[in-house]
Amino acid sequence: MKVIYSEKHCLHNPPKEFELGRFVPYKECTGRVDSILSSLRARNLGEIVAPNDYGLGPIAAVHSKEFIAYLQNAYEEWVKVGGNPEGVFPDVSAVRDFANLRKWKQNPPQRNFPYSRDGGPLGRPGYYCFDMTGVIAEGTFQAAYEAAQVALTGAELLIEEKAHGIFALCRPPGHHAQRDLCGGYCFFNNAAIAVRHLIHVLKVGRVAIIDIDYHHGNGTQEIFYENSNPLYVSLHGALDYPFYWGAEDEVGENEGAGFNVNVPLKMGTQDKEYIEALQTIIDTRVKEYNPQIVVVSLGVDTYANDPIGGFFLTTPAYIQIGRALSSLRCPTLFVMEGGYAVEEIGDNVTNVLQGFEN
Ligand code: Q9C
Ligand code: ZN
Repeated sequence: MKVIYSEKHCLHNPPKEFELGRFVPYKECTGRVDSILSSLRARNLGEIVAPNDYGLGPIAAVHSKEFIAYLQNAYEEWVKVGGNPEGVFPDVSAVRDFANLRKWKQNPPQRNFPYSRDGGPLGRPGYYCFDMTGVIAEGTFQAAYEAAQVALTGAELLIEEKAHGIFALCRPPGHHAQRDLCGGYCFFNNAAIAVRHLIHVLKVGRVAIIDIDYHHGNGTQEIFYENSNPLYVSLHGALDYPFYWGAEDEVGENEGAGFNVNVPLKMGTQDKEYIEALQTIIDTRVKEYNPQIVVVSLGVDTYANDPIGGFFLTTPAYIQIGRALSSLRCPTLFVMEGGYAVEEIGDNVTNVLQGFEN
């Protein structure tokens, strides 16, 4: 399986995140990718190629221009107002009403909000970020831009080469990033950008996203909430981070009604239950949708020793997860998301990809 990878992910390397009121080492670290690359190489998974550059256009098709401009300028602006040079940490929150945001957008107040009222240099961090892990450091914009190009290149090669599987080794990850919000270690939504490109530029009829990261992909859900293409399916830890999204009754709206499928699983879920839940949703909702392309948001923070995930999957289970995904017999783009057990992340990811191939 071909792997798309850029060393520019290293440009994003914030030293710290804020967790439970303490600064702790940033868990979405560059070492995650070293671990993945060394497993891929050790098992000879496939050729590792650099991404092409598709520019900002496909990113701007998913994210607002104000948000993109914010990410581009945030670090410099932050340092200029005296912010910590280690990275941007909002010290205010815009308290956007997430549950009602969609309705609010349909019927906005009669003023030029939010764009002229996003709070300026000190308010913007709280307006465009929903937590304390979306830390914008010096090279974050470049790295996030590059991660989106990695995903786009994967989408292009999947079609062009009529491949069965492609692995886009994205870092930073993307599935928590909404149209105009970063957070959860995510800045640009790599999977959503690739999916939009597949549908609107490469003219794929139906795409299904299967999000197997431990956390609910609030960003991907939000971006496609009113669309019937793609289908979005997420298996995730119930009632865990990102807390305000991921319930079963979030099914999509308008044209998208019925095309957002949340499968929350209880904390402590183990191999057998997890694989059954995955195979069941594949055999029902995904097969009924009959996708022409599948995009997998591949997180392995479902692993037992993951420092933040609440499931107990073992390393061999990831082979079975790969097999379950291959049972669709559909060309599949794997987009890297979370997984923070740095030692084992490489073997877990490679197991999914090898399970898929065999
Ligand atoms: N104590 C992804 O997996 N912190 N993002 C959770 C845990 C944020 C995860 C707090 C987790 C973000 C892509
Ligand atoms: Zn995650």
